Amino acid sequence: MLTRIDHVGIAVPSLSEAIPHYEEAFNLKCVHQETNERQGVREAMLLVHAGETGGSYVQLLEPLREDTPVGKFLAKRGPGIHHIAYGVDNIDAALASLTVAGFELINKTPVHGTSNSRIAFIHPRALGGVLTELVEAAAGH
Ligand code: MC0
Repeated sequence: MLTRIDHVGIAVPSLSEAIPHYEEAFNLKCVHQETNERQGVREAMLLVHAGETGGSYVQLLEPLREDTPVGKFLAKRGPGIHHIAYGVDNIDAALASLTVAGFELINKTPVHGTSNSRIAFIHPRALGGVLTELVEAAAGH
């Protein structure tokens, strides 16, 4: 079902500080930035590896407001790993299979993710405290 680790999502208070920090530390390049109102974040994607089944990235997440998933996370736990995201070829099939297996989904159907990907979150309660995202990349990504 899983094709790659698509990204590791890291909660940060400030993208403008975190992007150059990561670029410098690992010689990475920020290849995309986007605001996702529904998810309450501004995000930056730093390419780690461009693989055959899609890229792998570090995703830096700055909350748009305090009352958002990343805003609440920062207030409670401080900066750090917020979620892990796995690539899938067919997110509808993956969600159907997880539903049959009884996993608690936050998104029962896919929603808009970075670069027009289709994404869905699985509740951290269902996976040992790890907020997990599935990503079906848009064609060409
Ligand atoms: C909260 N909890 C987490 C967590 N956030 N556990 C692990 N990892 C996280 N990131 C835990 C809390 O510690 C708490 O545990 C319980 O969940 C409830 O926390 P809460 O602060 O009351 O928060 P809720 O219940 O309002 O929401 C938690 C939930 C939410 C995971 C359902 O954050 C959510 O819907 N997340 C999915 C969307 C999201 O994260 N979007 C931002 C990234 P205890 O044990 O104290 O009960 S968007 C993104 O990444 C995009 C755009 C993309 O990739 O393209």
